[in-house]
Amino acid sequence: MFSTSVSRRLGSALAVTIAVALGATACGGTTKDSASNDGGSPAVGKADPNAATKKGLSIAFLPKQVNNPYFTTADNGGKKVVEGLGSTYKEVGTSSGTDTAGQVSYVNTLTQQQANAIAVSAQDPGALCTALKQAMKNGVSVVTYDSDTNKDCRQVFVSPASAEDLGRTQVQLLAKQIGGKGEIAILSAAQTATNQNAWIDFMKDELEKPEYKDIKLVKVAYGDDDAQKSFQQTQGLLQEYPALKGIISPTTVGIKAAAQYLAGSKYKGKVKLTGLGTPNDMRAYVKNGTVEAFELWDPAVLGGIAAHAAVALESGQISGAEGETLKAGDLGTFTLGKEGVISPGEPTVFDVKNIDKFNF
Ligand code: RAM
Repeated sequence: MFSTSVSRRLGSALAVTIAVALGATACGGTTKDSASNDGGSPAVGKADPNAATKKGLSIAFLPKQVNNPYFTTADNGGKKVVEGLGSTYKEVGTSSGTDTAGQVSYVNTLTQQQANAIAVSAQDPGALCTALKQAMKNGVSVVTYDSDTNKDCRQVFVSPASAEDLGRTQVQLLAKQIGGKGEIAILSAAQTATNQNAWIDFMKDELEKPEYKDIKLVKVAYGDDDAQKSFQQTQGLLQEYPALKGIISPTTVGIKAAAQYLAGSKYKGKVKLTGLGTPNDMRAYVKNGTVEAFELWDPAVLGGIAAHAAVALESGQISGAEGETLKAGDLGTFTLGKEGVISPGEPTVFDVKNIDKFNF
């Protein structure tokens, strides 16, 4: 259980700046060598941490949604690491955050193209499973980052921070902003999103505590990581619940759209909004008094660790078993937890005092 207080986080916010290589994405097309996976990554538990890092691999990133600034930053963090390790990077994906059929077809195509490894943020936990299992059977290493699939449909999951920490701290942030009292709502992404759903479960659990007895969660709405739908859902929440005191939006697309709605309404500064956003998206709303504080991790670090995990799996340095060590260069050294989950650390809380230190 995490007891770190939000105020302590505020004081200890770290400016982790990762130089992100922006630019055109390279195309893969590398042919798999016969020694790789099945030949590829080793059977779970059969890793050699001292194995040499393979070069010339083709590593593909498949985010939940392309053209989402959060994933642009995350995937560019992955690109930098992949290229720095002497392999080839490419990014493919759908522009909608709810196109699970599209994600499945990208996985199938990457398998046919004999990509060495796929790093994927799943729109839906179950929908990708068959395709990912097929990929692994064909020797493709599979890492999830940001949003997981089921544990037997990938080898490693790089979680942005612990799901419990993320869920509880968003409630703590909002409770403080509304003075511990009133109706609140959640504006999420897709109804199937593994990451948002895991965080929402911990939000609900946190709200069970006696200190939140005067706070009532009235609705969980879904904006599907679509700006227009998220804007309309925010408007709808205020119409349906005129006494609403606050909104938690655990999605960078949702929180930005909700801030945009609130900023242009009579609710600006009165209805509190927190959740997960990028400092660049939210800066204007923090400065104009629409939003007090929200949080996030550095997406480039998340993508970078996912890239290291993909290369380490292909190199046989890790297999996805609990207790193994992932050496992620400048990004640190991580121990794989239960079910192959890596959780890099705590999110950073952004407010008017520190937001200008961040550029992502
Ligand atoms: C959106 C996506 C992503 C989530 C962030 C916080 O960009 O839903 O999965 O991690 O928000």
